[in-house]
Amino acid sequence: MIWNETKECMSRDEIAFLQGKRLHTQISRVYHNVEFYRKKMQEMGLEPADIQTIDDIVKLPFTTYEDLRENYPYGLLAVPREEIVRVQASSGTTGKPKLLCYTRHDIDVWSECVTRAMAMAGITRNDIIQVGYGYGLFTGGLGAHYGAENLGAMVIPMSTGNTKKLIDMMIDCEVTAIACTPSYLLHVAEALEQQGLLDRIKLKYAICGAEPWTDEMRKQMERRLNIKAFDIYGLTEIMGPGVACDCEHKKGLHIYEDHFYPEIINPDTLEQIPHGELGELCITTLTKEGMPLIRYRTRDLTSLEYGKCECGRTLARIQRFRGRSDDMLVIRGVNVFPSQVEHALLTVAGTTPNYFITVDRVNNTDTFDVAIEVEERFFSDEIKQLEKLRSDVEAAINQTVGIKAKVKLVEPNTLPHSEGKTKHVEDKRRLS
Ligand code: DLL
Repeated sequence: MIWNETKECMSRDEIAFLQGKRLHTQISRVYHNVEFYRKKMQEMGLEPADIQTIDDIVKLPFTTYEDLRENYPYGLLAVPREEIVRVQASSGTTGKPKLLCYTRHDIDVWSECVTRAMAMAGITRNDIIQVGYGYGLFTGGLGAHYGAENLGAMVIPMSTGNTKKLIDMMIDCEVTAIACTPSYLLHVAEALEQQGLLDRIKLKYAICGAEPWTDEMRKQMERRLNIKAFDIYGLTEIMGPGVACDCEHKKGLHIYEDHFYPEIINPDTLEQIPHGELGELCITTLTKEGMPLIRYRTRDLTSLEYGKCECGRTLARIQRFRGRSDDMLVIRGVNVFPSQVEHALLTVAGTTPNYFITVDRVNNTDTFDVAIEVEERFFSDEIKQLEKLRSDVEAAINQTVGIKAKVKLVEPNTLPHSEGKTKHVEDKRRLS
């Protein structure tokens, strides 16, 4: 079902016209209300009047996550603080998180986008949806929740962390749809199989995202659970889940171009790349009021396809994600920067900056192993001392990045060293 046919099926000319109009309004808003953007535009000799059509976007400056961190918490607000009804946050490389602020209208637009995604998957007001994304500062839980309510479906706000309860309620409440990370859903499938409960569920749809996953994972999940699974993309900075979602034809993720203008750029030259070629996705929020972002560099590597889809939508489609242009890892749906891990390790006395992170996927769950060289003396000490150091390091990592790592302490000069850039990470998952 197409939730908003007027906006999802416009001709390319209509889309471009609407985007140009919205971009002009957005640029006037940030120029007059956000010092950061006004200064950047003035340095480039730009005024709002210079931005009339969507093609003028190339004249505008980019925004990066460093800009968000440097302006934490309210530096990029485009409305008075009293207009903000919600904040969400995402972890940054080190230190302060990225804080995003939403007006009432921003929340409504977000809900509408998630509703469109759910409707695209075939979910209706008759469905019962379990939301298995985390509720809190992470956008997954509340984003999916508001979207499902806006659709008129019945929502069960499970959040994360209790698979037994999720399975019990899935059966008792006759749940027909679930929103959670793909790796978690496969974990749920496994638990259902092991307990012989597969024939007791009524599940029909899954809306999975927040981490990269493959077509093979989708097929496996569809076969094992006898459901249809859909891919949903988003990022906190732009809104949260619901920036784009795929339809039954699986030809890419339709991005809601009436609210988000996508560009693909070369991350080195920052120039736009021709349609269809691989580069970094960059998004401008066309309607966001609280904290609009202009040409935000997502660091996600992909390409865009234009042209009408068999589903009838004309919205551009984001193709398979090919990784990132920075070193961020998404582990069990959580964003992890190696520098955060390093920062955490070094808060524990006796550790050294020589560490190695290995990420893999075993039985559909991400593994997160950290080997770290510690001072020689620990190896001649009692084993209790070594064990305490290990658990201190695990606790420090958990506190900083928000997920548990399996830590192994090793003697000095055991890990690979190099004269140039030392490699600190190996991602063994085959996700692109
Ligand atoms: O992960 C928002 C979200 C929640 C999306 C629930 C979908 C479902 P962040 O924590 O800010 O926001 O992480 C955003 O996660 O830049 C991508 O690198 C990655 N990511 C998100 N969805 C997908 C996906 C949420 N479907 C970062 N496929 C993004 C691949 C994804 N990567």
